[in-house]
Amino acid sequence: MEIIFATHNLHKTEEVRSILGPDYRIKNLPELGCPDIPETADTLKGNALQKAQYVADRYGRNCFADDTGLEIEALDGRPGVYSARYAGEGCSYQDNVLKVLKEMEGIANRKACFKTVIALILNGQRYFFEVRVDGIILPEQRGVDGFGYDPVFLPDGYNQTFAEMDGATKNSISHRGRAMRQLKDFLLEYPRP
Ligand code: ITT
Repeated sequence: MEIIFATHNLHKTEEVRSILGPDYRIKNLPELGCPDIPETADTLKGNALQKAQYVADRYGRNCFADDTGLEIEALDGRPGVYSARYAGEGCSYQDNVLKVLKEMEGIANRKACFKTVIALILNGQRYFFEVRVDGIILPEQRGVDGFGYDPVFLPDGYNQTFAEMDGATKNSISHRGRAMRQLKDFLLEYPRP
């Protein structure tokens, strides 16, 4: 089955390909020739739907989109839906991580969570899959794998950050990994023509 993943993020594309396996041909937005899609909603669900709906409307294709945010309790849920550009327009992953580390200096409550919402549009119908993973923000970065905020996020019950884990281990417990497995189970149950 071929399905569009409405993302420009190559790290996310790689994770999703590895989770769904070879039975699914995943095409991302650069491969579709689709320009950047505006994300103007103020919720993860709203942004995920905005990306998926854009592809469904313009290209008439079955597709899904994932919107993910890191919510830090002591920062009132920031960066949250603004996780991508937390340190400003055009910022790097490293800029965002350094901003979070600075804001968290001297703060004892380190609780945080990653939330992923996937919006799937299949034959014109909308479906949503949501997962949250709890953990803490470390005072310094650890590990070089993964992307985004992975080097500072230590998931509860583990002693490696997402950036210290290999990809398969991260996918087995992460927000995106679990949400994508829900999507995969759904597709497996979905009646084929
Ligand atoms: P698309 O909208 O094109 O899919 P994006 O990078 O903007 O790509 P999101 O809006 O979903 O993706 O994610 C917002 C930011 O959250 C992202 O830029 C990363 O900094 C961070 N992020 C997302 N998933 C992550 C993960 O698994 N580990 C660490 N950080 C992540």
